[in-house]
Amino acid sequence: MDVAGIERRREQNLVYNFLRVVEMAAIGAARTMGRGERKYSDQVAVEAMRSEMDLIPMDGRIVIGEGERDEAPMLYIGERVGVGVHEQSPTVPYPEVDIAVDPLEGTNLCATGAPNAIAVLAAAERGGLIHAPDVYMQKLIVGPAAKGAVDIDAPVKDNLRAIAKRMNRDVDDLVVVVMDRPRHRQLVADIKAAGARIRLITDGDLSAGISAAVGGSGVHAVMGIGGAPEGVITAAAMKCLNGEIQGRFLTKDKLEHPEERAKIADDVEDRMREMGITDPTRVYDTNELAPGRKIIFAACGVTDGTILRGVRFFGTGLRTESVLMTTDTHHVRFVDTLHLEGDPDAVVRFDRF
Ligand code: VTB
Repeated sequence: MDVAGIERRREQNLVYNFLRVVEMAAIGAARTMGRGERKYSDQVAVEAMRSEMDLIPMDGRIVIGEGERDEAPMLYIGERVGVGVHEQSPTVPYPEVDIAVDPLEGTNLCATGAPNAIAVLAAAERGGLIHAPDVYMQKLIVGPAAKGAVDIDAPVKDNLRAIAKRMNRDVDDLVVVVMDRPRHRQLVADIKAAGARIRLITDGDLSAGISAAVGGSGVHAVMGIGGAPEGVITAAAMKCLNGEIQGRFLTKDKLEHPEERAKIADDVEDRMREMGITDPTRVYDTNELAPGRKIIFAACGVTDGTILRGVRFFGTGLRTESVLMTTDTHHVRFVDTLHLEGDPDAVVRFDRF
C-alpha cells in the first residue's frame, strides 16, 4: 500500500479504535458501580481510556480532559496521546487528531448505580473542537425537528411553543430534561407554567442532550446550566445527529450560588482568552463549539440509560452497547458488542429485547 493509502486506512480505522476506547473505559467503570466511590470510578475509567488511546496509530492531542496538566496525571488538557507521539519522524505521518474526553460522564450516577452514566469522547481534525475550560455553560439543546426554531435568549414558553409546533404536538406533550439544582428554580417554574413535562436529573446533561436528538427517546429538549466541557462534546454529537445546541459560557460573576462560584478557578477568564474565547458572554452555536468537518463521536453505556444499556457481565464474558457517529461519512452506528475474549466455547445469545 502506498503512503496515501496507509494514511487513509489509519483515518478510517480511527472510528473503530475510538469505539474500543469508550468500551474499555465503560467496562472499567461499570465494575465499580454502586460502590459509592465516584473518584475511584472515574480514575478507573481514565486509566482504561488512556491506555487504549495510546495504542491508536494517531498523533492525538487532548483538548478537553481531566483538568490542567498540574491537576490531572492523565488525559490532561494538552497531553499528547497515540502511537504517533512516541515515534520520531514516522515514514507515514499519523493523522493529527484533537480529542475531547469524558471517561466517566456522571461519576455520581456510576457510584450509585443510577441510570445514564456513559464513557464518551469526541474527536476531530486539529482545531475541530473548541478548547473549553471547566466553567459552567447555559445550554439549550434540541433535536433535528426543532433545529433553528429556538433561541436561548427567548422566554422559555416561546421556545417550548416553537418546539411543540415543529414536533406537531402540544406543549404539554413535551419532556424537558433539567438538572436538579437550586440554580434552576426559576427555569423549572417557567417550564411548569408553560405546561411541559419535566424530567429532573441529578447529573449527566450530556447523555440527556444526545437523547433529545434521538427520536423515540421521550426527551425533547435539555435546558439549564451544566458543564462547558460537556457542552462541547454535546455539540460534536449534535453535528452527527443533526440536532442543535446553543451555549453561553458562564464566568464566576454570572453565577448566583457561592458553591458554583467556588468550583471555578480564579484565573479562568485569562485561560479562556488564551483558548481563543474572547467574548464569553456571547452565545455559541453547534458549529462554533465543534467546527470540525471530520467529527467522530463515541459513547458507551456504563449504567443502563435512555438510549444505551449499561455493561452486563455474565461470567464468561460481557456485553456493551455504544453509539458511534461520524460526520465525514454520515453514519450513526449503535454497536452491541460481545466481549468473549478468553472463552473458546462461548455461545452468542441474541438478547437485545
Ligand atoms: C455538570 C454536568 C455534568 O456534572 O458538569 C455537572 O454538565 C456538575 O454540575 O453532566 P454541578 O457543579 O452543579 O454539580 C455532570 O452532571 C456530570 O459530570
